[in-house]
Order: sequence, then C-alpha cells, then structure tokens
Amino acid sequence: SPFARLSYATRAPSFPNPTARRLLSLASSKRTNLCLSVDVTSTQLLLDIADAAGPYICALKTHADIVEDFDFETTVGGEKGLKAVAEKNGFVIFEDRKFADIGNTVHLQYSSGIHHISSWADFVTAHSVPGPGIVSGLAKAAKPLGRGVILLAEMSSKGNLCDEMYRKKTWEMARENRDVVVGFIGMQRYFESASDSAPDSAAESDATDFLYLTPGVSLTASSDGLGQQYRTPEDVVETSGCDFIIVGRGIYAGVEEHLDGGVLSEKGKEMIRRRCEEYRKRGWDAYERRIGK
Ligand code: 6AU
Repeated sequence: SPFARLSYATRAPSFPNPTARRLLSLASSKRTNLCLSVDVTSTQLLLDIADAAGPYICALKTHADIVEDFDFETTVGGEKGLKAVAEKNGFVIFEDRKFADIGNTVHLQYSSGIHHISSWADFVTAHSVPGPGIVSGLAKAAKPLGRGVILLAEMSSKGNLCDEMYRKKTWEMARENRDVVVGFIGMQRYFESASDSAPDSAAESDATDFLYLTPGVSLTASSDGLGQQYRTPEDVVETSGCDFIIVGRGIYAGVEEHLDGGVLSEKGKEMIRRRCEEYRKRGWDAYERRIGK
C-alpha cells in the first residue's frame, strides 16, 4: 500500500476535507495516533477524563447518547465544555453516532434533536448500509462547516456482517464523496484504488488515500464477553496498516474507583495519563516502524 508508508504530515495535503488535514497535522505535531473513546455516563467524568488525556491524544470519541446529563455545557457551553478542552489541548472531537438511516432523517438527527451534533463534533460515524443518500444527508450540514464523516467499513465485533463485498462498496461510496468522507472504521487497510481487490495490490495511479481508524484495541484484554474483540496497537498499525488506534476501556477501566463526589481525583487523572502515554507510545512506535523511520 503506497499510503501506509507515508508520514501523516506528507499525506495531509492530499485530503480535500479540512478536518482530515487537521487530524493528520495534530497527530504529526503531537506524535500520537491515539483516539480515546470515552463511554461514560456523566458530563463531569467525560470532561475530567478529556482534560487529563488531552496532551496524549489526537482525537476523542464520544457517544453523546450515553451521557445522562448531556446538555450544552457538555460540549459547546462554557470554558470547561468538551469543545474548549479540545481547543486547549489540540484534539478533534468525534461523535460515534453510527447513523444508519435515509438521508433526510440522518440530516435531522445530525443537526437537531437534543444533541445538535453538527454544532460540536468534527467527525461523525455512519453505516454505509442505507446507500449513498446517507452521505448526502450528512453532507448537507457537514460540508458548510468543513466537518467529516467516517464510514463503518467493518466492525470489531464477533460475527459482524461486513464481508469483503460490503467493504468494497463502502470504499466506493467514500471515493465518490471524498470531500466529506475522510475514511473508515475498519480492521485493516483494504483498497487503495477502484481496481483493487486486495490491500497490497494498489495501482498507484488512481490510488485514493483514506484514514483508517480502528477500535478493539487493548493491551490487557482479548475480549469483553459481549462480542468485542481486541488486538494490540502493533497488530493494528504495523501489520494491518491502520492509522489511528481507538482505545476505550483499556484506558479508563477502573476509573470509578477514583471518583470523589463524582469528580475524578488527582490519582485517577494520573492513572488516565499513565495509560494514555502507554498506548500513545505503542501506537506511535508502531507507526514509525511502518513508515520506516
Ligand atoms: O475500547 P472499548 O472496547 O472500550 O471501546 C471501543 C469503542 C466503543 C465502540 O462503540 C466503538 O469503539 N467501536 C466502533 C466505532 C468506533 O465505531 C466500531 C466497532 O466496530 N467496534 C467498536 O468497538 O465506543
């Protein structure tokens, strides 16, 4: 694959989407390909974890619908909202909404409702199963703001239905909408050009670069008892050629033991920082080996 061997900084200018360029540039300057996934139920804990992790990550992934007290203060409101924490630390916000409906409905889900996702999330995830209308629906709100969509080409969970044909059609959908689709949730770098069927047979002439973001990463667990399957950062970045590791419980598991009246204690923040640095280093070293640095 031609792109797996290039640095983030080298690849950035070829992306038409400004937020994709920003993510690559942040990864390069902060020396991190770690995206922290924070599936917690309170705004306070989400923001405490984001604040502790900020220096170590290039992206933070949310599930807004998990947060019980979600409101404007969680994201765009005030100096402590996620948006402000992201600007202070330099990371992009990525709402893992996994849209999966017709264009008109996803447009409304993206821009309205109680979450107003398009007003604060740099990226959102979407399933490709409805066909290209889902991208057009999201693009209506995303494009004027320069925001990006990440399509799920495959899932990390056991028994997922995303076979090679599905992945290829997802890739083609992305290729047609590269100004808004920046890349994929995927387990490996699949195709580089329309004529490809295998990841390593790219015809460099019509090759198209996309970002590959990969969940299901842990240094300690191999599964979670609910279908999740874990791999190491080396497997994801070096062997499979993906660009960003998405890590959730590998980093924040046990955090509830460090809560003091709902607030994350200094010891808890230290735990988050230590684990972030561990994953950051593993992911970054794997990337440097991949690009031959
Ligand atoms: O590290 P974990 O297992 O605690 O969390 C993994 C996170 C969760 C999932 O919703 C998400 O990654 N995820 C996704 C995404 C990012 O879209 C796709 C997938 O196939 N598997 C997966 O775990 O927030």
